[in-house]
Amino acid sequence: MHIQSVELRKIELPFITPFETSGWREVANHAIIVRVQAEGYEGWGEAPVSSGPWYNEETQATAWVMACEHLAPMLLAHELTGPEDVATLYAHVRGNRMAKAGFEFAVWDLFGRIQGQSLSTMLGGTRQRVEVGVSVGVQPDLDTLLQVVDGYIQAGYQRVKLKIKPGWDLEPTRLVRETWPDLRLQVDANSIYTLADASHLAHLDAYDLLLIEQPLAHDDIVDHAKLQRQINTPICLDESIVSPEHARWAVELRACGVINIKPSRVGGLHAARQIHDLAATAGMPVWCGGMLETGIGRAVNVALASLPNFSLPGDISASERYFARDLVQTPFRLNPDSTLAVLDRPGSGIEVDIALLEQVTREKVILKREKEQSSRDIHHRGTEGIERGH
Ligand code: OSB
Ligand code: MG
Repeated sequence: MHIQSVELRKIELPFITPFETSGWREVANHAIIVRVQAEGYEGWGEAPVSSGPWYNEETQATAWVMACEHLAPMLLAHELTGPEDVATLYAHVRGNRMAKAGFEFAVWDLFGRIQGQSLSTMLGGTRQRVEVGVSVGVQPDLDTLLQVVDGYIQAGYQRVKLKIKPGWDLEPTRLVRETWPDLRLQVDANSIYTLADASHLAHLDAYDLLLIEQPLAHDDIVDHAKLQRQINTPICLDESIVSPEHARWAVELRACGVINIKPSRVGGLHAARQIHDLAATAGMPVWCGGMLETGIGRAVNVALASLPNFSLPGDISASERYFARDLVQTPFRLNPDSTLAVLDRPGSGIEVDIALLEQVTREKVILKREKEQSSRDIHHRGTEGIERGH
């Protein structure tokens, strides 16, 4: 099969409340939305990059260049026999995994819609609902933190993750643990500490945490292995695991007890499933992380989390936790048992809210396959009616 056209959009969809980590603040989703068409069907994907290179090296601007100049033309020029071919096609493009993942997700969705199979079924999912939690950003003060956590618990979330940083770690964690002794609680440092903080981090052992996520450098595995020997709480790697090889290295070095799998971080669902399988073999639990995605990316995370070794709740919250209005016709809703339903419609199962998508699109490009070459039409928002063709 040949993809006939690729539509790319830079979007800006504001969050209900800004999201603050140990090192940066997000006020809106700045993803790139990918739409592919073939055989009268379409597929959608989200590359959940942000405005700056704070989580990883990618930004909306770098992913846009990669997508327009390399990834879309490569996809249009090659015959595909299935979604697995995308990983092979992009294997010799270094890095830029979120940009690649946006295309890979769209192709999985496309094949699912053509074959009438849900993404969960295609991936080997075994659940109809997935357990989820909520990730709570750094708050201005402890009172606000308690209010925010209480709000999420009232909404039905049974697992909470606190973002921590120096000066906002032991005290918030202690307070939340004291207030809710039975809550499933974990923390995420987004790479702010060093090995010199080991004895400080060991104080977190007192709070019965499920895990401590990515305490050390974004590209480190070795020091995490050293740290894990000095603390009892399982370390969970996020940023450091960008491929199945990195997962294998972390397992072999005993750098962590748990892996957070974000399919976008590792270049797509093919790599995500390999990490899932490798961790299952090693007896290491995994869970599905999030990148504050719109419903388009959320559907992919939910489908992935339906695989059997996803044994801890995911950072896959309901649409209303992020957006006043999500980009999909049916927003994701939290069930009273702190789960989200796995969609069992063809492909990712979502229907895009095109009217809203148009409103939040900042730039749009359509690349078409025309025999052996592709052409592009560019539409810049704010210059209505102007179309440039190359
Ligand atoms: O480190 O897990 C992270 C959001 C953006 C970037 C990195 C992270 C996060 C989250 C939020 O923790 C997860 C979500 O609700 O999507
Ligand atoms: Mg994280």
